[in-house]
Amino acid sequence: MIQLHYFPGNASFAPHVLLRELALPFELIPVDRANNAQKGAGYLKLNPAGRIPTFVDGDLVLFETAAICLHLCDSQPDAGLAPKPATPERAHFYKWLMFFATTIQPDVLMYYYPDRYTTDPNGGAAIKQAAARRLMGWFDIVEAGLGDGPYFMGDDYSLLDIYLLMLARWGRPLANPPRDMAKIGAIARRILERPAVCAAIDAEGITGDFLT
Ligand SMILES: N[C@@H](CCC(=O)N[C@@H](CS)C(=O)NCC(=O)O)C(=O)O
Repeated sequence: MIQLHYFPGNASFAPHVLLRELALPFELIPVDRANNAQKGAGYLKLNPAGRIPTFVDGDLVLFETAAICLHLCDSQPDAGLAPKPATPERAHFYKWLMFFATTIQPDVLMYYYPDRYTTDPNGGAAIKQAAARRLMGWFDIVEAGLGDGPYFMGDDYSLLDIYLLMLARWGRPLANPPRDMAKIGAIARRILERPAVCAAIDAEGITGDFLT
């Protein structure tokens, strides 16, 4: 059975929701972050980057959230959670997924773990502040790139909606949080009503408003 190594609200959230949307049998394996288990020898054998999530399906062991999500979408093409390959829609889908994973996510890490990005013991605050400013700019770009919905890709619900919801949660402490942007906020609230999303939130033990 598929195993997903997760921590509540971490990057494991997107593949977790996807597994539920695809109705695949899976087991959630909690990572003991309090004891830094993601940097322990056993975990590093699966995921040498020491990050969450890790996906295991028999001999297939994957790290990197976007890769795990793409693999899941591709394994169930009839579910339609990604546009058909070699179409303009798929090209835009790749563009936004890569923007999320390689532009927004690194700045999220810089925002939450600024001390990792400097050797100056007093440098963290400035790094966090600059990351916050960049993040608000990136979310502005996403907001400006969205059409009339109801979903990220227009009429079709996709992985991008799930990923955006996760990013919107991570962006909740920002001065201009994504939940307050008209289009991002509307998509996030719509996605929060989906049974698979509610079930993932419950299973991860996340309480309170997901976006505040
Ligand atoms: N690029 C990685 C980043 C994953 C990541 O940063 N995960 C965070 C949680 S959201 C993590 O593992 N933090 C714990 C740590 O870095 O020790 C991915 O998308 O899978």
